[in-house]
Amino acid sequence: MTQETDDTTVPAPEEAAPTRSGFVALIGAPNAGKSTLVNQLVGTKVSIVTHKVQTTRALVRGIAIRDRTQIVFVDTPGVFAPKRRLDRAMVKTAWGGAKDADIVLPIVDADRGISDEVETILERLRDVKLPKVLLLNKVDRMRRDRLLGLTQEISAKGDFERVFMISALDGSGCDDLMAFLAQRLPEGPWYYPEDQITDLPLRQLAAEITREKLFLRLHQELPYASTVETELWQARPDGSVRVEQTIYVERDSQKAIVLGHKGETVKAIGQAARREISEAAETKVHLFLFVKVRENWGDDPERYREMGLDYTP
Ligand SMILES: Nc1nc2c(ncn2[C@@H]2O[C@H](COP(=O)(O)OP(=O)(O)OP(=O)(O)O)[C@@H](O)[C@H]2O)c(=O)[nH]1
Ligand SMILES: [Mg+2]
Repeated sequence: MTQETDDTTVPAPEEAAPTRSGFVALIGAPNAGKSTLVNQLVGTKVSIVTHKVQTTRALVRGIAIRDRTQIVFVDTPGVFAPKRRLDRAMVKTAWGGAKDADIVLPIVDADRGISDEVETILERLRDVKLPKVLLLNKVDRMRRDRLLGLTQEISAKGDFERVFMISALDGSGCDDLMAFLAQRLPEGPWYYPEDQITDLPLRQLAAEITREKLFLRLHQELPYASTVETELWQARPDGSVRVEQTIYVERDSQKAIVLGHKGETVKAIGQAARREISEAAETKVHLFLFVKVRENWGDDPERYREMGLDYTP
């Protein structure tokens, strides 16, 4: 008897809470912590991170599930005043990503405060008629009193539904943000299979990993004068993969720096990249790096296609 009563209280599957889903795009100045946050919320590294500006060049989607909601985070390149064709494509892509989303998350490095770059972004955001949730990031570096002053000042600069103070690095405030987004996104079916964490193919993720190591090891203009492409991804009978990648630079002098004395620099880049690509691929990886001079790769439509950027003639 008791058993029967219990049964009637269990909802049939079709009566269970509906699923929700949607795209949540980050937008912010270079170095604000967008990629760090996407990785933190997804729980795995899907987007590369360095201390240098302009690390991310194209859209990277990282997928998280909270309760019955699938949240697709869209990492974007930082927004800055573009000079080169590549810069323009990056900034255009960033705004495109934001405008296609269900919710936009402007993210500000709270420790740096309201810079000119931030002012410009917040101004342009006023024309974006989507729900906006402001994120003040890097609060682990700040004193509470300074943060409260900044929050008041910046909240007045836009129509934000909510403001969250977070640290993408240590995760503080991130759980509240996830809970908010999970109930704020619209009802609807999930966009991706339950176990998918990014839409970036492995060979592209592998190219990004190598580019991260290059960014970390090279200085001045060199990171910005280079790009990485995976040319070959070949499974071998023993289950390992052979991966061949090309690092494009603009000049012979840059090639010499990437190679380093007796090839030491490219070797170190390769070792660091191989370790991480292996982890991502969950198998042993044999990585071969080639450095090529391609003077105008920054004006070559083929390179843009590989990066996932629009080429504007
Ligand atoms: N202390 C601290 N550092 C952070 C935090 N979030 C990001 N960082 C650091 O800020 C730097 C830039 O982080 P990224 O995630 O690459 O920033 P981004 O906004 O994606 O930068 P771009 O791709 O260049 O636009 C890295 O050195 C991060 O470790 C944070 O919450 N606290
Ligand atoms: Mg980034």
